[in-house]
Amino acid sequence: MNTRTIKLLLTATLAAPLMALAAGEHGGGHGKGMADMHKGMQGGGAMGGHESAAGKPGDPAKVSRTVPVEMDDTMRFTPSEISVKAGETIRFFVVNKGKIPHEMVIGSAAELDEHAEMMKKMPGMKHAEPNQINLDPGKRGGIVWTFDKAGSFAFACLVPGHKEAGMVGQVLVQ
Ligand SMILES: [Cu+2]
Repeated sequence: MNTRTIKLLLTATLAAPLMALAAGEHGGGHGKGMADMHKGMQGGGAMGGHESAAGKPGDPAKVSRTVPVEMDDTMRFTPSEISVKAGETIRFFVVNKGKIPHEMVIGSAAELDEHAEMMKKMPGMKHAEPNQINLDPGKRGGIVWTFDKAGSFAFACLVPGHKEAGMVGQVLVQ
Protein backbone atom coordinates (compact mmCIF):
# COMPACT_ATOMS: atom_id res chain seq x y z
CA MET A 1 0.00 0.00 0.00
CA ASN A 2 1.49 3.33 -0.93
CA THR A 3 1.43 6.56 1.04
CA ARG A 4 -1.06 8.17 -1.29
CA THR A 5 -3.59 5.41 -0.80
CA ILE A 6 -3.22 5.64 2.94
CA LYS A 7 -3.66 9.41 2.83
CA LEU A 8 -6.83 8.95 0.84
CA LEU A 9 -8.05 6.45 3.38
CA LEU A 10 -7.27 8.83 6.21
CA THR A 11 -9.05 11.64 4.42
CA ALA A 12 -12.04 9.40 3.98
CA THR A 13 -12.17 8.51 7.67
CA LEU A 14 -14.80 11.11 8.50
CA ALA A 15 -17.08 10.13 5.67
CA ALA A 16 -16.65 6.38 5.53
CA PRO A 17 -17.99 3.95 8.09
CA LEU A 18 -15.02 3.22 10.28
CA MET A 19 -15.47 -0.53 10.28
CA ALA A 20 -15.31 -0.61 6.51
CA LEU A 21 -12.15 1.45 6.60
CA ALA A 22 -10.62 -0.87 9.15
CA ALA A 23 -11.47 -3.93 7.12
CA GLY A 24 -9.95 -2.42 4.01
CA GLU A 25 -6.77 -1.37 5.71
CA HIS A 26 -6.06 -4.39 7.80
CA GLY A 27 -4.14 -6.43 5.27
CA GLY A 28 -1.89 -3.58 4.23
CA GLY A 29 -1.26 -1.92 7.57
CA HIS A 30 0.41 -3.68 10.43
CA GLY A 31 -0.76 -7.01 9.11
CA LYS A 32 -0.18 -10.12 11.07
CA GLY A 33 2.95 -8.90 12.83
CA MET A 34 1.03 -6.31 14.78
CA ALA A 35 -1.71 -8.73 15.73
CA ASP A 36 0.90 -11.21 16.93
CA MET A 37 2.65 -8.50 18.87
CA HIS A 38 -0.59 -7.57 20.60
CA LYS A 39 -1.29 -11.19 21.31
CA GLY A 40 2.13 -11.59 22.86
CA MET A 41 1.59 -8.52 25.00
CA GLN A 42 -1.59 -9.96 26.36
CA GLY A 43 -0.04 -13.33 27.06
CA GLY A 44 -1.86 -14.97 24.17
CA GLY A 45 -5.23 -13.97 25.56
CA ALA A 46 -8.36 -12.84 23.82
CA MET A 47 -6.75 -9.85 22.21
CA GLY A 48 -6.29 -10.16 18.49
CA GLY A 49 -6.60 -7.66 15.68
CA HIS A 50 -8.33 -4.53 16.88
CA GLU A 51 -9.12 -5.54 20.42
CA SER A 52 -7.49 -3.33 23.01
CA ALA A 53 -7.44 -3.14 26.78
CA ALA A 54 -8.91 0.34 26.26
CA GLY A 55 -11.99 -0.87 24.39
CA LYS A 56 -12.83 -1.50 20.76
CA PRO A 57 -13.57 0.30 17.50
CA GLY A 58 -16.90 2.10 17.79
CA ASP A 59 -19.92 1.97 15.51
CA PRO A 60 -20.25 5.43 13.89
CA ALA A 61 -24.04 4.99 13.99
CA LYS A 62 -23.95 4.70 17.79
CA VAL A 63 -21.81 7.66 18.78
CA SER A 64 -22.71 8.92 22.28
CA ARG A 65 -20.91 12.24 21.88
CA THR A 66 -18.16 14.05 20.05
CA VAL A 67 -15.00 15.22 21.78
CA PRO A 68 -12.86 17.77 19.89
CA VAL A 69 -9.11 17.30 20.34
CA GLU A 70 -6.36 19.63 19.17
CA MET A 71 -2.76 18.63 18.54
CA ASP A 72 0.05 21.15 18.15
CA ASP A 73 3.81 21.51 17.90
CA THR A 74 4.22 22.21 21.61
CA MET A 75 3.72 18.41 21.84
CA ARG A 76 0.43 18.69 23.65
CA PHE A 77 -3.10 17.43 23.22
CA THR A 78 -5.92 19.79 24.18
CA PRO A 79 -7.69 18.55 26.23
CA SER A 80 -5.17 16.14 27.72
CA GLU A 81 -7.68 14.56 30.10
CA ILE A 82 -11.01 13.12 29.01
CA SER A 83 -13.65 11.51 31.23
CA VAL A 84 -15.92 8.86 29.78
CA LYS A 85 -18.68 6.64 31.13
CA ALA A 86 -18.10 2.93 30.56
CA GLY A 87 -20.01 1.88 27.47
CA GLU A 88 -19.86 5.26 25.75
CA THR A 89 -18.87 5.47 22.10
CA ILE A 90 -16.83 8.61 21.52
CA ARG A 91 -16.14 10.33 18.24
CA PHE A 92 -12.84 12.17 18.63
CA PHE A 93 -12.74 15.08 16.22
CA VAL A 94 -9.00 15.60 15.90
CA VAL A 95 -7.28 18.58 14.31
CA ASN A 96 -3.56 19.08 13.78
CA LYS A 97 -2.86 22.77 14.46
CA GLY A 98 0.88 22.28 14.03
CA LYS A 99 3.32 22.54 11.14
CA ILE A 100 4.50 18.92 11.40
CA PRO A 101 2.53 15.64 11.32
CA HIS A 102 1.02 14.37 14.55
CA GLU A 103 -1.14 11.43 15.45
CA MET A 104 -3.52 10.32 18.12
CA VAL A 105 -3.39 6.68 19.18
CA ILE A 106 -5.69 5.26 21.87
CA GLY A 107 -4.71 2.34 24.09
CA SER A 108 -3.54 1.21 27.48
CA ALA A 109 -0.24 2.69 28.65
CA ALA A 110 1.44 -0.67 27.97
CA GLU A 111 0.01 -0.91 24.45
CA LEU A 112 1.18 2.60 23.62
CA ASP A 113 4.69 1.90 24.93
CA GLU A 114 4.86 -1.23 22.82
CA HIS A 115 3.57 0.59 19.77
CA ALA A 116 6.03 3.48 20.27
CA GLU A 117 8.92 0.99 20.27
CA MET A 118 7.70 -0.45 17.00
CA MET A 119 7.48 3.02 15.46
CA LYS A 120 11.14 3.61 16.35
CA LYS A 121 12.13 0.40 14.57
CA MET A 122 10.12 1.34 11.49
CA PRO A 123 10.48 5.10 11.11
CA GLY A 124 8.21 6.69 8.57
CA MET A 125 5.72 3.85 8.78
CA LYS A 126 2.18 5.14 8.38
CA HIS A 127 -0.74 3.33 9.92
CA ALA A 128 -4.44 3.40 9.58
CA GLU A 129 -5.89 1.37 12.42
CA PRO A 130 -9.24 2.08 14.08
CA ASN A 131 -7.61 3.24 17.33
CA GLN A 132 -5.56 5.97 15.71
CA ILE A 133 -5.37 8.81 13.25
CA ASN A 134 -2.29 10.34 11.68
CA LEU A 135 -2.77 13.91 10.46
CA ASP A 136 -0.62 16.14 8.31
CA PRO A 137 -0.39 19.83 9.31
CA GLY A 138 -3.76 21.57 9.19
CA LYS A 139 -5.72 18.36 8.62
CA ARG A 140 -8.73 17.06 10.54
CA GLY A 141 -9.94 13.56 11.12
CA GLY A 142 -11.89 11.31 13.41
CA ILE A 143 -11.65 8.23 15.58
CA VAL A 144 -14.79 6.42 16.77
CA TRP A 145 -14.01 4.33 19.83
CA THR A 146 -16.10 2.43 22.36
CA PHE A 147 -14.73 2.46 25.90
CA ASP A 148 -16.45 -0.65 27.19
CA LYS A 149 -14.33 -1.22 30.29
CA ALA A 150 -13.74 1.03 33.29
CA GLY A 151 -10.17 2.06 33.93
CA SER A 152 -7.48 4.55 33.19
CA PHE A 153 -6.32 4.56 29.58
CA ALA A 154 -4.19 6.79 27.43
CA PHE A 155 -3.74 8.38 24.07
CA ALA A 156 -0.47 9.53 22.62
CA CYS A 157 1.30 10.80 19.53
CA LEU A 158 3.68 8.04 18.49
CA VAL A 159 5.66 10.07 15.97
CA PRO A 160 9.16 9.27 17.32
CA GLY A 161 10.10 11.69 20.10
CA HIS A 162 6.66 13.23 20.58
CA LYS A 163 5.37 10.97 23.32
CA GLU A 164 8.68 11.36 25.11
CA ALA A 165 8.24 15.13 24.85
CA GLY A 166 4.92 14.87 26.66
CA MET A 167 2.45 14.33 23.83
CA VAL A 168 0.29 12.05 25.94
CA GLY A 169 -3.23 12.28 27.32
CA GLN A 170 -5.43 10.32 29.68
CA VAL A 171 -8.88 8.83 29.35
CA LEU A 172 -10.62 8.01 32.60
CA VAL A 173 -13.44 5.52 32.05
CA GLN A 174 -15.88 5.22 34.96
CU1 LIG B 1 3.09 14.58 17.55
